[in-house]
Amino acid sequence: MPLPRSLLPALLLTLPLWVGAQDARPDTAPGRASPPAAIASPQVVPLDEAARATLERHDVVFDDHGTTRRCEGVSLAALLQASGAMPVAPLRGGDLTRYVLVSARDGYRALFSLAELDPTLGGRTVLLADRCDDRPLEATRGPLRLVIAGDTRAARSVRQVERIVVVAAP
Ligand SMILES: Nc1nc2c(c(=O)[nH]1)N[C@H]1C(S)=C(S)[C@@H](COP(=O)(O)O)O[C@H]1N2
Ligand SMILES: [Mo]
Repeated sequence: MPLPRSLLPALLLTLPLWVGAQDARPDTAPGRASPPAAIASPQVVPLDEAARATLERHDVVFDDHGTTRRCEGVSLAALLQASGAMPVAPLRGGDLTRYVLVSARDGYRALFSLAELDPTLGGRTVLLADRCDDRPLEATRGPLRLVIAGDTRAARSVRQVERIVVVAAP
């Protein structure tokens, strides 16, 4: 049955409400990726040999107080993705409020937003390295350390990495 012509202007007036309702859909709506509520926090990321063995290895050259070093290891983003702590798809919604906290044996800590590791957002190359200059890391610096391509200072290049967790901001 056709709508009475007199109703048409009234229906058109409600159009912005419909569009607004679509925009306001929460991230947890069915079909949306990675509903934040479903993600455990903190999420511990395995760092052992088995967790790293299958990942592609990369090189990063960085300046260590005036000395150029070449370190090798796996990408932090790939490690997080392999453990399920970071979605493989471009991040959105609640994932933009999650961060990676890296702690060392000596208590040193640094964090990275998940977004800065996403190639479609920050695109930062952070490596979890186990070798530098063709040698395993010395016991005092390793066995694992971070190396961040593009950081002008090595302050976030946490040595003696002991624990990596992904945390949802409160
Ligand atoms: N565990 C740990 N990692 C750390 C630090 C630290 O004190 N403890 N210092 C940071 C700082 S400030 C710098 S400049 C670099 C120095 O790295 P290097 O000792 O390999 O040159 O390590 C970073 N990583
Ligand atoms: Mo430093």
